[in-house]
Amino acid sequence: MSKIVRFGVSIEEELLEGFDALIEKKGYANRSEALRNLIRGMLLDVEVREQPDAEVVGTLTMVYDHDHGDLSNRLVDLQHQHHDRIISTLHVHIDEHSCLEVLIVRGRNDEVQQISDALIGTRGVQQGKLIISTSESLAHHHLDHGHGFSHEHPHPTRD
Ligand code: NI
Repeated sequence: MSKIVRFGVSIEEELLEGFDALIEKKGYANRSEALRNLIRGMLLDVEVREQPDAEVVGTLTMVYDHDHGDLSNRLVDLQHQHHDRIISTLHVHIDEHSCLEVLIVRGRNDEVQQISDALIGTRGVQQGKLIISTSESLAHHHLDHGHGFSHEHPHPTRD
């Protein structure tokens, strides 16, 4: 366990109120716990981005209008081109026009990012976001902390 250091933070009152409200909503024990989690997430984010050859796993979430030209076909074609990186898909018909799609992606960091950029950048895709994580062993190896970045909640326990 590394040494714990205390430090002071100057912050606008309103910003802190917003933070406290968020912490309560998310169920953090205190500000320190929430701040540690935020910092770990930011460090991992940068670390993952800086390693193009890292093995990553993630989700790509997209919202699009399937009536938009041949968008549905183009997205399916793109996904089939990368069938070895897209390991699962979930499609939800939000309403008569809109579709929500969640893809589980796995592979080299740079390849996953490229596939994600291509899909999100396809004309007609309204929203898209990629969230990636490395395996816990890699995260633990590079940064000394007690809990995996990929888990923002306690591990479920089996009785
Ligand atoms: Ni649909």
